[in-house]
Amino acid sequence: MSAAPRVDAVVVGAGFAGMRSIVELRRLGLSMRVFEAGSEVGGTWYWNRYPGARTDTESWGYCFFFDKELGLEWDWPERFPSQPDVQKYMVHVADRFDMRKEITFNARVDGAFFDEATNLWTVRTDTGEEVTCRWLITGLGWLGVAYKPNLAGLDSFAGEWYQTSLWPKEEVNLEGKRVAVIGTGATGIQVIQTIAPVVEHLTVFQRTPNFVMPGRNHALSDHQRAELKRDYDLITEQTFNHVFAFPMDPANQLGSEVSDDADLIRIFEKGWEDGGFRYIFTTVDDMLVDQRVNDIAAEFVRNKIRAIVKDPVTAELLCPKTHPIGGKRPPLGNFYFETFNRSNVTLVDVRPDPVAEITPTGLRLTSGAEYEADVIIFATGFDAMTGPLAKMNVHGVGDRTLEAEWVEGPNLHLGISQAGFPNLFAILGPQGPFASHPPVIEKQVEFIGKVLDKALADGAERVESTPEAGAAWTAMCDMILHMTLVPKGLDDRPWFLGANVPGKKQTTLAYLGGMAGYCAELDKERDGGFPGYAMRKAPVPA
Ligand code: NA7
Repeated sequence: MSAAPRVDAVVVGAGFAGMRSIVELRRLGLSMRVFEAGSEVGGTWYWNRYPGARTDTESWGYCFFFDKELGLEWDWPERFPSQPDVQKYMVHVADRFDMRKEITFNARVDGAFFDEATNLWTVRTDTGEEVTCRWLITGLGWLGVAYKPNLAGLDSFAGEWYQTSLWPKEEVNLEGKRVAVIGTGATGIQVIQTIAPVVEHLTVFQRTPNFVMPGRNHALSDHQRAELKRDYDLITEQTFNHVFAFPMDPANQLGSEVSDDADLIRIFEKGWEDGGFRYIFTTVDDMLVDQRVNDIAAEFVRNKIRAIVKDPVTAELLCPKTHPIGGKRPPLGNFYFETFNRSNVTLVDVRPDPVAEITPTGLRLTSGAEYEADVIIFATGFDAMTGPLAKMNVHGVGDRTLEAEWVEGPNLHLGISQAGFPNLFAILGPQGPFASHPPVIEKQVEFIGKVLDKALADGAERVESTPEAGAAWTAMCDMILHMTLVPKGLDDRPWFLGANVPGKKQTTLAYLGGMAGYCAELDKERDGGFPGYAMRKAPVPA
């Protein structure tokens, strides 16, 4: 038995998930410690402070939903909030609900060990602290572990280099510099369009072009903000019923039923003008499942790129042709393609000619071509979904680590609970719904609260999902994935299938059944008395 001080629950992380957990644990009357590696709340939004960082979900759906008053009193300045605005909001929530008293900042959890004799977790931090708890709740987010290709020669680089998700707090002056950006995912796109007007020259190293849709971000007027408050209940309902938890109604029409291609193109034009993910979700309801519809939508985007980008060779390089829309996570841009009309921006296609090494003065490609740079920015993504928890050094039953357990892929019941790791609940674990995160977090935390309600009422000390429930959930995630066109993008390395990190097992890391479908699964589990969990009172005999 550990001599470490005891609390009922430890929460790891003080982003949306950790902060929402504090509210739920207070409701349950449980004592808690919350450990956060950063020096402030915010989680993903604390770390991802690179130039141009912005949400791709409309602000009125990218927020907490547990307190209507909070929603009514907060004013978002823009349609898609910037990183500083999300951070400001989260600081406000932490202050308003007096959350800091529960949070220990600058403390990264670097180990968690389950004791089968007591059914307690011992949680260790990099500051040397140890705490024991009955319930361990992780709110690590999907994107907590950055991925950077291991390119030879980086140590020899005479300039500065940065990784977007670990961007320094101090201002980085890029003015008058020759900057190289590697990566054109959602992050790279935001950086590229933001820094191009500032730098002397920008060289973009692109391996796979993406279907970048125009965000059409804008400031919100007082009138618009008043309307959003008036419609608060409607927006909440829309969000939790929308397939990707966006605050919008579905299209209520199928592209497959529109037989004339020209009619379909007219529908897509409207979605393109509306901006953001409305191009995918308010035009037709089958873009991600119907090949013909997806093909027409994809060609529509390519034609937009060809119309915007003046140099036809560059335009063609920017046109995605090797995956369907949705085969990789489509980014939102704000004048992204227009950036390539600037005389100080060069696009380099590294698909046929990969980056081979970093030199003291820049980058060298496999062909030997060299590009000089004063600054290199890696926008190369994350070891997403499994990475954060697997890297936390979690030891479950029989001292087995989650990292070892997941070598062949995770099996998390409802995307929350892994068999062999009792009393551990992962908010935004792998195999959770692929949807806007704050609403998903809201529902997952509510669900975990219900599991704990039952455990506490029954006096259960050990709550563990069954291997059968985990396997069934994985099978369901697989089945749904293969009902969509998404697997057709696998060769282009989508991170949500584990395909972007060399050596990582490619598995179905997300539930694609939609937010409402996911909520129905959570309700079914709760109403059925939690059949996917074994709840035991006494410690398991040795
Ligand atoms: P992504 O979407 O994984 O993008 C990473 C980018 O980095 C992508 O364009 C990769 O090309 C590129 N990359 C990675 N390694 C290399 C090498 N070795 N050479 C050239 N290019 C490389 O990460 P993001 O951070 O942009 O976005 C992740 C999520 O964060 C996003 O979807 C939102 O949900 C928020 P590739 O496509 O693999 O050819």
